[in-house]
Amino acid sequence: MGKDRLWRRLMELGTVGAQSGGGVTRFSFTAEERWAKDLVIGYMKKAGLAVREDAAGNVIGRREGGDPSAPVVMTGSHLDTVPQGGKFDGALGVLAAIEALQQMNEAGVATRHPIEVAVFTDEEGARFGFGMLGSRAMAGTLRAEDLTAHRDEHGLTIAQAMTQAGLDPARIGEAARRPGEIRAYVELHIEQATVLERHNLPVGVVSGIAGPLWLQFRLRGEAGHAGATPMCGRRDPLAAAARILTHIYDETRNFPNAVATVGKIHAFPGGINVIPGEVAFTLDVRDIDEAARNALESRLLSRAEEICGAHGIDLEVAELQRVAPAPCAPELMAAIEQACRKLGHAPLVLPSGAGHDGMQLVRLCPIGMIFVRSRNGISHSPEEWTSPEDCFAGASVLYHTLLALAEGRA
Ligand code: HGY
Ligand code: MN
Ligand code: MN
Repeated sequence: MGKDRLWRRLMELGTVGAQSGGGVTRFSFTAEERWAKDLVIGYMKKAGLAVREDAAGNVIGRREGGDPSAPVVMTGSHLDTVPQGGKFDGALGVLAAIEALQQMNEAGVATRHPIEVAVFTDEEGARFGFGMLGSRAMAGTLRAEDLTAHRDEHGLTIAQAMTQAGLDPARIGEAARRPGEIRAYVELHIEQATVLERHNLPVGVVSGIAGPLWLQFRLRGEAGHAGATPMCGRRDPLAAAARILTHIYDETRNFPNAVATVGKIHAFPGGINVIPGEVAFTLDVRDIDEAARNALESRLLSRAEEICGAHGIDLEVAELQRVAPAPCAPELMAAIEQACRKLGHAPLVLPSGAGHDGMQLVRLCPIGMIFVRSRNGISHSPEEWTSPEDCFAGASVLYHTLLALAEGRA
Protein backbone atom coordinates (compact mmCIF):
# COMPACT_ATOMS: atom_id res chain seq x y z
CA MET A 1 0.00 0.00 0.00
CA GLY A 2 1.34 3.39 -0.96
CA LYS A 3 1.17 5.33 2.30
CA ASP A 4 3.04 8.30 0.88
CA ARG A 5 0.93 8.41 -2.27
CA LEU A 6 -2.29 8.30 -0.24
CA TRP A 7 -1.13 11.09 2.04
CA ARG A 8 0.15 13.21 -0.83
CA ARG A 9 -3.22 12.94 -2.60
CA LEU A 10 -5.12 13.72 0.61
CA MET A 11 -3.12 16.90 1.11
CA GLU A 12 -3.41 17.86 -2.57
CA LEU A 13 -7.19 17.33 -2.53
CA GLY A 14 -7.33 19.32 0.69
CA THR A 15 -6.15 22.42 -1.20
CA VAL A 16 -9.32 22.35 -3.35
CA GLY A 17 -11.81 24.74 -1.75
CA ALA A 18 -9.28 25.69 0.96
CA GLN A 19 -10.44 28.73 2.97
CA SER A 20 -8.32 31.42 4.65
CA GLY A 21 -9.38 30.11 8.11
CA GLY A 22 -7.81 26.74 7.31
CA GLY A 23 -11.04 24.89 6.53
CA VAL A 24 -12.26 23.45 3.24
CA THR A 25 -15.55 24.37 1.55
CA ARG A 26 -16.74 22.36 -1.46
CA PHE A 27 -20.50 22.58 -1.93
CA SER A 28 -22.29 20.31 -4.40
CA PHE A 29 -22.44 21.40 -8.04
CA THR A 30 -19.95 24.22 -7.49
CA ALA A 31 -16.63 24.89 -9.24
CA GLU A 32 -14.75 23.62 -6.19
CA GLU A 33 -16.55 20.27 -6.21
CA ARG A 34 -16.04 19.95 -9.97
CA TRP A 35 -12.33 20.68 -9.48
CA ALA A 36 -12.14 18.02 -6.76
CA LYS A 37 -13.96 15.48 -8.96
CA ASP A 38 -11.61 16.20 -11.89
CA LEU A 39 -8.56 15.76 -9.64
CA VAL A 40 -9.91 12.44 -8.36
CA ILE A 41 -10.78 11.29 -11.89
CA GLY A 42 -7.11 11.83 -12.69
CA TYR A 43 -6.12 9.63 -9.72
CA MET A 44 -8.62 6.96 -10.82
CA LYS A 45 -7.13 6.88 -14.34
CA LYS A 46 -3.59 6.62 -12.94
CA ALA A 47 -4.90 3.70 -10.86
CA GLY A 48 -6.00 1.99 -14.07
CA LEU A 49 -9.75 2.30 -13.45
CA ALA A 50 -12.42 2.84 -16.10
CA VAL A 51 -14.17 6.09 -15.12
CA ARG A 52 -17.71 7.31 -15.80
CA GLU A 53 -20.12 9.85 -14.33
CA ASP A 54 -23.74 8.85 -13.83
CA ALA A 55 -26.87 10.98 -14.26
CA ALA A 56 -26.65 12.22 -10.65
CA GLY A 57 -23.06 13.40 -11.05
CA ASN A 58 -21.66 10.42 -9.10
CA VAL A 59 -18.13 9.62 -10.36
CA ILE A 60 -17.53 5.87 -10.61
CA GLY A 61 -14.15 4.19 -11.13
CA ARG A 62 -14.37 0.49 -12.04
CA ARG A 63 -11.88 -2.40 -11.89
CA GLU A 64 -13.06 -5.44 -13.83
CA GLY A 65 -13.22 -8.92 -12.31
CA GLY A 66 -12.86 -12.31 -13.94
CA ASP A 67 -16.60 -13.02 -13.95
CA PRO A 68 -18.49 -10.30 -15.87
CA SER A 69 -21.78 -11.54 -14.44
CA ALA A 70 -20.61 -11.26 -10.82
CA PRO A 71 -22.21 -8.43 -8.78
CA VAL A 72 -20.11 -5.37 -7.99
CA VAL A 73 -18.21 -4.91 -4.75
CA MET A 74 -18.64 -1.19 -4.15
CA THR A 75 -16.68 1.24 -1.99
CA GLY A 76 -16.21 5.03 -1.97
CA SER A 77 -17.46 8.13 -0.16
CA HIS A 78 -17.96 11.83 -0.98
CA LEU A 79 -15.93 14.94 -1.89
CA ASP A 80 -18.41 17.65 -0.96
CA THR A 81 -17.96 19.24 2.47
CA VAL A 82 -19.74 21.31 5.08
CA PRO A 83 -18.76 24.99 5.24
CA GLN A 84 -15.21 25.31 6.66
CA GLY A 85 -14.97 21.51 6.84
CA GLY A 86 -11.91 19.30 7.17
CA LYS A 87 -9.56 17.54 4.73
CA PHE A 88 -10.52 13.96 5.72
CA ASP A 89 -14.35 13.72 5.89
CA GLY A 90 -15.29 11.83 2.70
CA ALA A 91 -11.96 12.45 0.98
CA LEU A 92 -10.21 9.67 2.90
CA GLY A 93 -12.79 7.08 1.88
CA VAL A 94 -12.47 8.02 -1.79
CA LEU A 95 -8.68 8.20 -1.92
CA ALA A 96 -8.07 5.07 0.18
CA ALA A 97 -10.40 3.13 -2.13
CA ILE A 98 -8.52 4.33 -5.21
CA GLU A 99 -5.23 3.45 -3.50
CA ALA A 100 -6.50 -0.07 -2.72
CA LEU A 101 -7.47 -0.70 -6.33
CA GLN A 102 -4.26 0.82 -7.64
CA GLN A 103 -2.34 -1.60 -5.41
CA MET A 104 -4.37 -4.52 -6.77
CA ASN A 105 -3.61 -3.43 -10.33
CA GLU A 106 0.09 -2.85 -9.63
CA ALA A 107 0.31 -6.27 -7.98
CA GLY A 108 -1.65 -7.96 -10.79
CA VAL A 109 -4.21 -9.30 -8.32
CA ALA A 110 -7.11 -11.09 -10.05
CA THR A 111 -10.55 -11.06 -8.44
CA ARG A 112 -13.86 -12.70 -9.45
CA HIS A 113 -16.07 -9.66 -8.74
CA PRO A 114 -15.59 -6.24 -10.30
CA ILE A 115 -14.88 -3.46 -7.77
CA GLU A 116 -16.19 0.10 -8.08
CA VAL A 117 -15.16 3.25 -6.25
CA ALA A 118 -18.07 5.72 -6.08
CA VAL A 119 -17.75 9.45 -5.39
CA PHE A 120 -21.28 10.31 -4.28
CA THR A 121 -22.70 13.72 -5.09
CA ASP A 122 -23.84 16.00 -2.24
CA GLU A 123 -23.57 13.63 0.72
CA GLU A 124 -23.47 16.50 3.24
CA GLY A 125 -26.54 18.41 2.08
CA ALA A 126 -24.74 21.62 3.15
CA ARG A 127 -25.88 23.69 0.15
CA PHE A 128 -29.54 22.69 -0.12
CA GLY A 129 -30.39 21.26 3.32
CA PHE A 130 -31.02 17.84 1.73
CA GLY A 131 -28.21 15.30 1.79
CA MET A 132 -27.08 12.04 0.21
CA LEU A 133 -28.40 13.09 -3.20
CA GLY A 134 -26.06 10.87 -5.22
CA SER A 135 -26.52 7.75 -3.11
CA ARG A 136 -30.32 8.27 -3.04
CA ALA A 137 -30.24 8.43 -6.84
CA MET A 138 -28.15 5.25 -7.03
CA ALA A 139 -30.44 3.50 -4.53
CA GLY A 140 -33.53 4.69 -6.42
CA THR A 141 -34.94 6.41 -3.31
CA LEU A 142 -34.96 9.93 -4.79
CA ARG A 143 -38.35 11.57 -5.52
CA ALA A 144 -38.79 14.08 -8.36
CA GLU A 145 -39.93 16.73 -5.84
CA ASP A 146 -36.66 16.36 -3.97
CA LEU A 147 -34.95 18.22 -6.83
CA THR A 148 -37.24 21.24 -6.65
CA ALA A 149 -38.31 21.41 -3.00
CA HIS A 150 -34.95 22.53 -1.59
CA ARG A 151 -33.18 25.79 -2.43
CA ASP A 152 -29.72 27.15 -1.63
CA GLU A 153 -29.08 30.60 -0.13
CA HIS A 154 -29.41 32.16 -3.61
CA GLY A 155 -32.81 30.54 -4.20
CA LEU A 156 -31.50 27.97 -6.69
CA THR A 157 -33.11 24.51 -6.59
CA ILE A 158 -31.09 21.30 -6.84
CA ALA A 159 -32.48 20.81 -10.36
CA GLN A 160 -31.31 24.28 -11.42
CA ALA A 161 -27.87 23.71 -9.91
CA MET A 162 -27.64 20.35 -11.69
CA THR A 163 -28.51 22.00 -14.99
CA GLN A 164 -25.89 24.68 -14.41
CA ALA A 165 -23.39 21.86 -13.79
CA GLY A 166 -24.24 20.31 -17.15
CA LEU A 167 -26.52 17.53 -15.83
CA ASP A 168 -30.10 16.83 -16.88
CA PRO A 169 -32.23 16.50 -13.72
CA ALA A 170 -34.96 14.77 -15.75
CA ARG A 171 -32.54 11.86 -16.34
CA ILE A 172 -31.47 11.36 -12.72
CA GLY A 173 -33.46 8.10 -12.64
CA GLU A 174 -30.80 6.60 -14.90
CA ALA A 175 -28.38 6.62 -11.95
CA ALA A 176 -30.41 3.97 -10.13
CA ARG A 177 -28.74 0.54 -9.82
CA ARG A 178 -30.79 -2.67 -9.83
CA PRO A 179 -31.14 -4.80 -6.68
CA GLY A 180 -28.71 -7.71 -7.02
CA GLU A 181 -26.30 -5.63 -9.12
CA ILE A 182 -24.19 -4.77 -6.06
CA ARG A 183 -22.77 -7.48 -3.78
CA ALA A 184 -21.82 -5.15 -0.92
CA TYR A 185 -20.88 -1.57 -0.11
CA VAL A 186 -17.97 -0.94 2.27
CA GLU A 187 -16.86 2.62 3.14
CA LEU A 188 -13.81 3.84 5.02
CA HIS A 189 -14.49 7.05 7.00
CA ILE A 190 -13.04 9.07 9.86
CA GLU A 191 -14.86 8.35 13.13
CA GLN A 192 -15.61 12.01 13.93
CA ALA A 193 -15.86 11.13 17.64
CA THR A 194 -13.47 9.98 20.39
CA VAL A 195 -14.21 6.27 20.95
CA LEU A 196 -11.18 4.94 19.03
CA GLU A 197 -8.93 7.61 20.54
CA ARG A 198 -10.10 6.72 24.08
CA HIS A 199 -9.31 3.04 23.33
CA ASN A 200 -6.01 4.05 21.71
CA LEU A 201 -6.95 2.20 18.50
CA PRO A 202 -6.34 3.33 14.90
CA VAL A 203 -9.30 1.52 13.31
CA GLY A 204 -12.78 0.28 14.22
CA VAL A 205 -15.71 -1.75 12.85
CA VAL A 206 -19.02 0.11 12.52
CA SER A 207 -22.15 -1.67 13.78
CA GLY A 208 -24.76 0.78 12.50
CA ILE A 209 -25.43 4.40 11.48
CA ALA A 210 -27.68 6.76 13.48
CA GLY A 211 -30.51 8.28 11.43
CA PRO A 212 -30.62 12.08 10.98
CA LEU A 213 -33.92 14.00 11.08
CA TRP A 214 -33.60 17.61 9.85
CA LEU A 215 -36.38 20.12 10.61
CA GLN A 216 -36.74 23.80 9.68
CA PHE A 217 -38.53 25.91 12.34
CA ARG A 218 -40.06 29.24 11.30
CA LEU A 219 -41.54 31.49 14.07
CA ARG A 220 -43.53 34.60 13.06
CA GLY A 221 -44.40 37.41 15.48
CA GLU A 222 -44.47 41.16 15.11
CA ALA A 223 -41.52 43.39 14.25
CA GLY A 224 -41.26 46.59 16.25
CA HIS A 225 -39.13 49.37 17.68
CA ALA A 226 -36.60 48.04 20.20
CA GLY A 227 -36.75 51.21 22.25
CA ALA A 228 -40.34 52.32 22.07
CA THR A 229 -42.11 48.95 22.49
CA PRO A 230 -42.74 47.89 26.12
CA MET A 231 -41.69 44.31 26.99
CA CYS A 232 -45.22 43.28 27.89
CA GLY A 233 -47.39 42.73 24.87
CA ARG A 234 -44.49 42.11 22.48
CA ARG A 235 -44.84 39.21 20.06
CA ASP A 236 -41.12 38.58 19.84
CA PRO A 237 -40.36 35.27 18.06
CA LEU A 238 -36.82 35.24 19.42
CA ALA A 239 -38.14 35.17 23.01
CA ALA A 240 -40.18 32.09 22.10
CA ALA A 241 -37.26 30.56 20.18
CA ALA A 242 -35.00 30.98 23.22
CA ARG A 243 -37.40 28.89 25.33
CA ILE A 244 -37.76 26.27 22.60
CA LEU A 245 -33.99 25.92 22.25
CA THR A 246 -33.54 25.58 26.02
CA HIS A 247 -36.18 22.85 26.02
CA ILE A 248 -34.45 21.07 23.10
CA TYR A 249 -31.16 20.84 24.99
CA ASP A 250 -32.82 19.87 28.29
CA GLU A 251 -35.22 17.28 26.85
CA THR A 252 -32.58 15.57 24.67
CA ARG A 253 -30.66 14.70 27.85
CA ASN A 254 -33.53 12.32 28.71
CA PHE A 255 -32.60 10.19 25.65
CA PRO A 256 -29.19 8.56 26.33
CA ASN A 257 -28.21 7.93 22.68
CA ALA A 258 -29.86 10.97 21.11
CA VAL A 259 -28.19 14.17 19.94
CA ALA A 260 -29.84 17.46 18.89
CA THR A 261 -28.17 20.39 17.19
CA VAL A 262 -29.36 23.85 16.15
CA GLY A 263 -26.77 24.66 13.51
CA LYS A 264 -28.37 27.63 11.74
CA ILE A 265 -30.48 30.44 13.25
CA HIS A 266 -31.55 33.77 11.71
CA ALA A 267 -33.62 36.72 13.01
CA PHE A 268 -35.34 38.80 10.35
CA PRO A 269 -35.03 41.60 9.40
CA GLY A 270 -31.89 41.53 11.57
CA GLY A 271 -31.54 45.08 12.88
CA ILE A 272 -29.87 45.89 16.20
CA ASN A 273 -32.80 48.14 17.22
CA VAL A 274 -35.56 46.07 15.62
CA ILE A 275 -37.67 43.48 17.42
CA PRO A 276 -37.50 40.61 14.90
CA GLY A 277 -40.67 39.81 13.02
CA GLU A 278 -39.51 36.33 12.20
CA VAL A 279 -36.96 33.78 13.43
CA ALA A 280 -35.86 30.68 11.50
CA PHE A 281 -33.66 27.89 12.80
CA THR A 282 -32.74 24.32 11.83
CA LEU A 283 -32.83 21.27 14.09
CA ASP A 284 -30.78 18.11 13.49
CA VAL A 285 -31.97 15.25 15.75
CA ARG A 286 -30.39 11.77 15.66
CA ASP A 287 -30.52 8.45 17.42
CA ILE A 288 -29.39 4.93 16.55
CA ASP A 289 -32.90 3.88 17.70
CA GLU A 290 -35.63 5.23 15.40
CA ALA A 291 -38.43 4.88 17.98
CA ALA A 292 -36.44 6.93 20.50
CA ARG A 293 -35.75 9.60 17.88
CA ASN A 294 -39.44 9.79 16.99
CA ALA A 295 -40.44 10.01 20.66
CA LEU A 296 -37.99 12.87 21.20
CA GLU A 297 -39.27 14.61 18.07
CA SER A 298 -42.89 14.56 19.23
CA ARG A 299 -41.95 15.90 22.68
CA LEU A 300 -39.96 18.75 21.15
CA LEU A 301 -42.72 19.65 18.68
CA SER A 302 -45.54 19.63 21.24
CA ARG A 303 -43.53 21.82 23.65
CA ALA A 304 -42.68 24.22 20.79
CA GLU A 305 -46.39 24.53 20.01
CA GLU A 306 -47.18 25.27 23.68
CA ILE A 307 -44.49 27.95 23.91
CA CYS A 308 -45.54 29.64 20.66
CA GLY A 309 -49.19 29.52 21.72
CA ALA A 310 -48.34 31.24 25.00
CA HIS A 311 -46.36 33.96 23.15
CA GLY A 312 -48.87 34.55 20.35
CA ILE A 313 -46.33 33.35 17.82
CA ASP A 314 -47.17 31.50 14.61
CA LEU A 315 -45.12 28.30 14.31
CA GLU A 316 -44.30 26.43 11.11
CA VAL A 317 -42.11 23.30 11.08
CA ALA A 318 -40.97 21.81 7.77
CA GLU A 319 -39.24 18.43 7.42
CA LEU A 320 -36.05 18.72 5.35
CA GLN A 321 -34.98 15.09 5.56
CA ARG A 322 -35.80 12.02 7.60
CA VAL A 323 -33.36 9.09 7.25
CA ALA A 324 -33.87 5.81 9.10
CA PRO A 325 -30.93 4.44 11.13
CA ALA A 326 -29.09 1.78 9.10
CA PRO A 327 -27.58 -1.46 10.50
CA CYS A 328 -24.30 -2.76 9.10
CA ALA A 329 -24.39 -6.34 7.80
CA PRO A 330 -22.94 -8.92 10.22
CA GLU A 331 -21.11 -10.74 7.41
CA LEU A 332 -19.40 -7.51 6.37
CA MET A 333 -18.55 -6.67 9.98
CA ALA A 334 -16.98 -10.13 10.20
CA ALA A 335 -14.95 -9.53 7.03
CA ILE A 336 -13.73 -6.18 8.38
CA GLU A 337 -12.90 -7.73 11.76
CA GLN A 338 -10.88 -10.44 10.00
CA ALA A 339 -8.96 -7.79 8.03
CA CYS A 340 -8.28 -5.90 11.28
CA ARG A 341 -6.91 -9.04 12.94
CA LYS A 342 -4.81 -9.88 9.87
CA LEU A 343 -3.15 -6.47 10.31
CA GLY A 344 -2.75 -6.82 14.06
CA HIS A 345 -5.54 -4.46 15.11
CA ALA A 346 -8.06 -5.29 17.84
CA PRO A 347 -11.44 -5.02 16.04
CA LEU A 348 -13.39 -2.62 18.26
CA VAL A 349 -17.08 -2.42 17.23
CA LEU A 350 -18.76 0.99 17.50
CA PRO A 351 -21.83 2.88 16.13
CA SER A 352 -21.69 5.88 13.83
CA GLY A 353 -23.38 9.04 15.13
CA ALA A 354 -22.66 10.70 11.78
CA GLY A 355 -24.70 9.92 8.67
CA HIS A 356 -23.18 8.30 5.57
CA ASP A 357 -24.18 7.25 2.05
CA GLY A 358 -24.49 3.65 3.20
CA MET A 359 -27.83 4.67 4.75
CA GLN A 360 -29.21 4.88 1.23
CA LEU A 361 -27.31 1.95 -0.31
CA VAL A 362 -28.61 -0.36 2.44
CA ARG A 363 -31.75 -0.58 0.26
CA LEU A 364 -29.66 -2.14 -2.53
CA CYS A 365 -27.13 -4.32 -0.71
CA PRO A 366 -25.49 -5.16 2.63
CA ILE A 367 -23.34 -2.28 3.96
CA GLY A 368 -20.20 -2.14 6.08
CA MET A 369 -18.06 0.71 7.40
CA ILE A 370 -14.50 1.00 8.68
CA PHE A 371 -13.59 3.91 10.98
CA VAL A 372 -10.22 5.49 11.60
CA ARG A 373 -9.36 7.53 14.68
CA SER A 374 -10.13 11.28 14.71
CA ARG A 375 -7.84 13.48 16.80
CA ASN A 376 -9.91 14.77 19.77
CA GLY A 377 -12.97 13.48 17.90
CA ILE A 378 -13.17 16.74 15.97
CA SER A 379 -14.75 16.91 12.50
CA HIS A 380 -16.72 19.37 10.37
CA SER A 381 -13.99 21.80 11.38
CA PRO A 382 -10.58 22.98 10.14
CA GLU A 383 -9.17 21.12 13.18
CA GLU A 384 -10.26 17.76 11.72
CA TRP A 385 -7.19 15.50 11.64
CA THR A 386 -6.22 11.85 11.26
CA SER A 387 -2.56 10.83 11.26
CA PRO A 388 -0.87 9.40 8.13
CA GLU A 389 -0.34 6.14 10.02
CA ASP A 390 -4.04 5.82 10.90
CA CYS A 391 -5.11 6.75 7.37
CA PHE A 392 -2.82 4.02 6.10
CA ALA A 393 -4.10 1.52 8.67
CA GLY A 394 -7.67 2.20 7.56
CA ALA A 395 -6.76 1.91 3.89
CA SER A 396 -5.04 -1.43 4.56
CA VAL A 397 -8.12 -2.79 6.35
CA LEU A 398 -10.23 -1.59 3.41
CA TYR A 399 -7.84 -3.27 0.94
CA HIS A 400 -8.06 -6.66 2.63
CA THR A 401 -11.83 -6.39 3.11
CA LEU A 402 -12.44 -5.54 -0.55
CA LEU A 403 -10.07 -8.33 -1.63
CA ALA A 404 -11.88 -10.93 0.47
CA LEU A 405 -15.25 -9.80 -0.91
CA ALA A 406 -14.07 -9.55 -4.53
CA GLU A 407 -12.41 -12.98 -4.37
CA GLY A 408 -15.67 -14.39 -3.02
CA ARG A 409 -14.07 -15.42 0.29
CA ALA A 410 -16.43 -13.23 2.37
O1 HGY B 1 -24.40 15.03 8.72
C1 HGY B 1 -23.69 14.01 8.76
O2 HGY B 1 -23.79 13.24 9.68
C2 HGY B 1 -22.73 13.71 7.66
O3 HGY B 1 -21.54 14.42 7.89
N1 HGY B 1 -23.27 14.03 6.39
MN1 MN C 1 -19.61 15.12 7.14
MN1 MN D 1 -18.71 12.18 5.57
